[in-house]
Amino acid sequence: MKSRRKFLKISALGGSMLGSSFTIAKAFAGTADLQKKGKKPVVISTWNHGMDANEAAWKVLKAGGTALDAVEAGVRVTEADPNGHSVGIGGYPDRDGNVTLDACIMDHNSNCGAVAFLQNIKHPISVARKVMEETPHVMLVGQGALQFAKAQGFKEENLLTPEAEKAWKEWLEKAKYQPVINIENHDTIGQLALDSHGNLSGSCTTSGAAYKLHGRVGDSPIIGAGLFVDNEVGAACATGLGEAVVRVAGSSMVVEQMRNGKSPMEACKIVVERIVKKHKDLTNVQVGFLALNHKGEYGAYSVYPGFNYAICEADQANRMEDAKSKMKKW
Ligand code: SD4
Repeated sequence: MKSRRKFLKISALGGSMLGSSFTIAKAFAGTADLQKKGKKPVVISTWNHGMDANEAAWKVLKAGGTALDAVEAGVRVTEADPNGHSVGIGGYPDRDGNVTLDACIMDHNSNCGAVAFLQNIKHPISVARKVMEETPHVMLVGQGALQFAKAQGFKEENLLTPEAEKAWKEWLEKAKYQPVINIENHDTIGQLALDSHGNLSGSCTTSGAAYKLHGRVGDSPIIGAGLFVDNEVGAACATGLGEAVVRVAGSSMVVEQMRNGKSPMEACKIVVERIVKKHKDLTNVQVGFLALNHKGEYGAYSVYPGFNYAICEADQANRMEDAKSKMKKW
């Protein structure tokens, strides 16, 4: 069921991937100078929706822009897509029918900002950046985050699309209001970029687990769990069951493994293995990590098969790759 869903998603993407690759290939024309300087602009993102997010981020990187601007521009594309049910508008609601969003962003100077349990604002990633840049704080939540967003000029809008509302009502009938771990909704976008100046940044944004308890916050807006960046070492982000990621301080641990000399893929694998060890019952405990080091090398690893990610770098077309996994089948 799971692999079939992923397969269908990948197949359905075939046509649009062609379009994305074409545009990206055209974009490479401007990257020769960046490469000559010995830098390697690269951007990687979780899941298939990472293709379009990479394309937007690449436009910024190609023009010599910052990784920070790239990772904000990139995931805004995913947030604005009403057909994605795990990020921004169109996200599946909590069990009471509220779409509540979590996001965070971190730059090469270890500046960071986050919002959690934010409602009615389409671009939580941009609010997170404002928290980082306009306040002395790192995280704002709920009504406070909304109040801040409105004061910054963000407009309130209804994020519950008719399609998501229909799915929620069907769920209510079936699940009888019992919160469940929804393995079909682990499609958060995390994006990591290295710019032509040699600086790293990352972003992460999600509507979280579908039909969660009202007020539940996962790993995605928590710096160190859903995302972590250390410019001297590398960056990492997480997707999957947030509770499992938080339990091992996931993304910061991936970065620490890279600090200790592990490759991005090895670093992700070690932290995945830690999650596997800490859960006696691994049913539905899917987590994937994605990592990028300061040299522009990247890698990923997940608990179960099915996790994939999009890569865009100067010498190759925007493309998808499957992560290796600890368990060989679900
Ligand atoms: C969370 N990690 O809220 C998120 C869910 C998700 O890909 O979809 N991750 O737990």
